[in-house]
Amino acid sequence: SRDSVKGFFKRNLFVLFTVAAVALGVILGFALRPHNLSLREIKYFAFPGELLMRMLQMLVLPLIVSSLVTGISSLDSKASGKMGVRAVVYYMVTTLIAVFIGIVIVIIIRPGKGSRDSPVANSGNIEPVQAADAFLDLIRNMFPPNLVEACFKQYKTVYKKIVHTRNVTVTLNITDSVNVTESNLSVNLSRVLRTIQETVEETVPVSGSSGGVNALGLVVFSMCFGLVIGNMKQQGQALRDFFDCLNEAIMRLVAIIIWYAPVGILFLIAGKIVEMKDLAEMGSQLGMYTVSVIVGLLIHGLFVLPLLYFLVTRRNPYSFIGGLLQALITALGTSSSSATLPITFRCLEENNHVDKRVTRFVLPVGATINMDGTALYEAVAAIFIAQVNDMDLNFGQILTISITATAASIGAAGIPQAGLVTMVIVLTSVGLPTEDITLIIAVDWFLDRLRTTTNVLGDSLGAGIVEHLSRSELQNQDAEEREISHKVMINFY
Ligand code: DAS
Repeated sequence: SRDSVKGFFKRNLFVLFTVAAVALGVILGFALRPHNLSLREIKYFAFPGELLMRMLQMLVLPLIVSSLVTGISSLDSKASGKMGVRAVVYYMVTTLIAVFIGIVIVIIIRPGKGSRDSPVANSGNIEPVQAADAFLDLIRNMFPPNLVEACFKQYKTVYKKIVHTRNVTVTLNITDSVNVTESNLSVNLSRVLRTIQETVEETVPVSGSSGGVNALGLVVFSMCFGLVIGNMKQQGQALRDFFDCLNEAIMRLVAIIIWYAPVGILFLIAGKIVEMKDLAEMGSQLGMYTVSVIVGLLIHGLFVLPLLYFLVTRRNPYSFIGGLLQALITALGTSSSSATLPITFRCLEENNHVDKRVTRFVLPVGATINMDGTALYEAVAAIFIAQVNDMDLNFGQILTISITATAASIGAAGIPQAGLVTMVIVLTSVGLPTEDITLIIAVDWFLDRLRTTTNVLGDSLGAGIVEHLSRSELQNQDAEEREISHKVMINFY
């Protein structure tokens, strides 16, 4: 039994380290709070955490590209097509379920009822975003014109105010029946139709770009590239080997960084706790809003997603989630699903033994477009803001919120508080005031961590589900590969 205890500790060493890091971080954070550190001191204190963020972000780019290219090129196109469809169906279904849960909860709890807790501080820097432009940006980002630029820039419509004159035709309605004779017809018409010029002020979309990796563009490119070199037979071998080797090397770097992760997480969490505002200052509306998002995320992450996993695979979802603990805690610490991606890979492959062909394919896509937690939060936040403004939403508007919240979650990058930015799309689509985003900013850092954890959980359970559904294709491929190597051996001798 001594051996089994030893074995348990060895297997779960990192998980134990990580859990201990969280606990220590919380204790250290609360112990330092009474000391009223300055913002500068907090920044120095949290430096080891910042380093972890930077290390993980450093690996994300080569990891996304190499894993997708090798993942897809190692599958035959039929298998990758089927796997892709399964993944996308899973992403869509779970995101819509998440939005639905959010809507039901915020309608039941009604966190925004009563008069406003606090007047909105008018922060004039929230841009007017049109839902249509945001949709187009999403599609534009799928096709980056410059791959190098896509590594650090995204396309984002910017707006410009212009004043111009335009012609307006004024028509007068003649209601008196006048005698129009053939001879005076042309005279009458010239009196009733007139063109005048008016001055208008218009905000027009002009091209622009913002910082941040265009992960969506890189994902689309890597998928197409992988598909093409996968079909190139012998000719594509050099490239396939290159990306395979790159992927292996990156994963080895991940294995090194993972040793540092608990230290980084400890300081990320402690730093945030020292910095956060006093929770007692939070108004009751904001408090109930926070509770609504948390309840929604818990229902989705701890019941709905596990149930779906169980129904499809007939395996215990909670032991699967146990294997993901380190990734979930990293998501909580970093509030970024892309920064967590390297750890998610490790957890799924090493602890849960999910087939690498599946993780390499679906994880980078999931981390980029599948964000259940973000979608749920966007729906709750939009309806909360409507409640605060005493605006009754009809069924059509709630449907619009569901659709735009889903789109906003797809468009949000896997970086901290990206969801807060794409929130503007949801609000404008139903005519809610975008400056009211300031109502929810105070608690966003906290909700961001929780929704990121839900996002990572959704991606990981998705990988498990897709693997289960794709097992026959994976087995066929294994059999084919065995046959090929068998033939090679025979030829060799
Ligand atoms: N924090 C983001 C993520 O990485 C998304 C968000 O802001 O909602 O998942």
